Amino acid sequence: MDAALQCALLLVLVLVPGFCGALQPNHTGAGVELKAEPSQFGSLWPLPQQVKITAASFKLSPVSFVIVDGAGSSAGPSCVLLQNAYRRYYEYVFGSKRKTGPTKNRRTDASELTELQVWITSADSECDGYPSLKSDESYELSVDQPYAILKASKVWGALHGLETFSQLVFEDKYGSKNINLTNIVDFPRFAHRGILLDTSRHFLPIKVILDNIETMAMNKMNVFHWHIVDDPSFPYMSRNFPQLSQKGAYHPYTHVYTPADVKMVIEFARLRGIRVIPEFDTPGHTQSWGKGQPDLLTPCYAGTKPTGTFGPVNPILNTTYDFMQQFFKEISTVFPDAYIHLGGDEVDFTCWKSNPDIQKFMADQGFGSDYTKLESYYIQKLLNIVAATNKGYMIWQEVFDNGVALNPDTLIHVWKGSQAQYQNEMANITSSGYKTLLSTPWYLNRISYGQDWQNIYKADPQDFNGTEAQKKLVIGGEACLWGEYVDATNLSPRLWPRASAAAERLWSAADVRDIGDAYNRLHLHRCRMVERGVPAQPLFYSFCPHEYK
Ligand code: CP6
Repeated sequence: MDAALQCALLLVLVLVPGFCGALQPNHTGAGVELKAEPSQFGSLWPLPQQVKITAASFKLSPVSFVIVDGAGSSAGPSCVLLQNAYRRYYEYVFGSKRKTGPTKNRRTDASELTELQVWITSADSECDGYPSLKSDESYELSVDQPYAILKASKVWGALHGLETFSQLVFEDKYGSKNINLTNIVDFPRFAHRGILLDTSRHFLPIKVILDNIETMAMNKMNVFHWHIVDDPSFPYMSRNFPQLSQKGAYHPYTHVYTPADVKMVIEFARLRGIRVIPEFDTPGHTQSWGKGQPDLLTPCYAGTKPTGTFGPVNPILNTTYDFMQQFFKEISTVFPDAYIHLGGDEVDFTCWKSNPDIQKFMADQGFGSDYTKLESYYIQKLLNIVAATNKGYMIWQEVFDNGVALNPDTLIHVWKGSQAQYQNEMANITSSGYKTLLSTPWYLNRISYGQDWQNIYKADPQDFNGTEAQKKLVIGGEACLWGEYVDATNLSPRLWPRASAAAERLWSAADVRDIGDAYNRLHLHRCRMVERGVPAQPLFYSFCPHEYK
């Protein structure tokens, strides 16, 4: 009998979820041979910090089971964030329609679990606030009789605890829902666990963005880095400068994000404990800005004549800084997060070099022929403008490499180089006392044949030569999905479950590194995402428990 048939029979007869998907002959050349056992941790992903799952189990009935506020919780029925989350997770546990039936005088099984109580223990639940880099995301979950209890200091931890609770529920061979007696203490290893989406190379409909935020919550990720504009298009509709999207978007009203769209994204994310950090990348990557904002970009020259093409933002005009000041003042009110990403990557000096006015400015300033000095001059002025709006900033690593003076709370985003190079970069940044986050190993726009999730999983942002104090300056990382080859048709499967591998590295304890156990849990986590309607690609050949329903 062949292995797949044996496996299918086994599943039908005794139902060992996770077993079959975990059969792992090594045919890919990539990755290692993996164990063929279900994980002791079921389908939990990312793995919580402390987990005790016992053999005792309870039944969950869609008719009687409720998620309710604990009697002493500081967040009550008026906390819309929690009430929405209760409904969402009820639906993820039981399917989308609330089952009706007699709730009173119903014979309840002795081993039935009828209630999950959610207790917010701190006086300020933060229900109506925004999550931040400093948010307390911890929670404790006890699944036991007579009811399960989820305790969290703030709503942010409660959201993660609800996700964990939903991941503990499994279906038995009769199709009923069960949960084991379980104790979990959990908190994230890193505070910044992000996904970058690029809406300039291809316009992403709002629905795609919201769906992705929903999937981020399933993976306990908490930052949506919105690389909203870039060279090819400018879909952000500005109140103060409407011509930017009128001229710079792919289409002036179908391919734009209106103020109402942006609000919707921010609120949808907030309700899931997710921050929205916009990136307005300058002075490079700004071709689309030039269409609606004449004189913003540098005119390029061939000899003494302008060519009619443009380069990076023109750093030598006062009008540039007047514009930036007004523009970022608007951005600072539209986006509530304490940080704005200011880009600063990949500035091409060719056009600056060709322009006689810039050449003169360079000479006047004594910059010689070092164009990184001109780049730093621009960025320095921009950082001062943004700092005056009371926002913190993130920047790509080049800005640090060029020696620009930065606020001490600047977040430096590492994206370049080989493993040795990015480790060296993280060591340099942290020895200068700056906070940093890592993306280099998590460029998920790059694809290759085989189980590349394993390399994503193995990378660790604290894996560099440095002191304990340096390691503490690492705030986390982001998985990036640049948009050159990605639009609404292929975004989700390219990102998930590969971004899930980064999500576990950023959430779980540093010593959670067993690739075989990870495979077994991630396979089932991916099946769960598919069941929840997320087109997530498979890890390898396999099938999901739900295919046999
Ligand atoms: N756009 C911007 C990009 C990239 C960066 N910045 C990028 C570079 C290399 C790869 C993918 C994307 N498309 N603005 C680098 C931060 Cl492989």
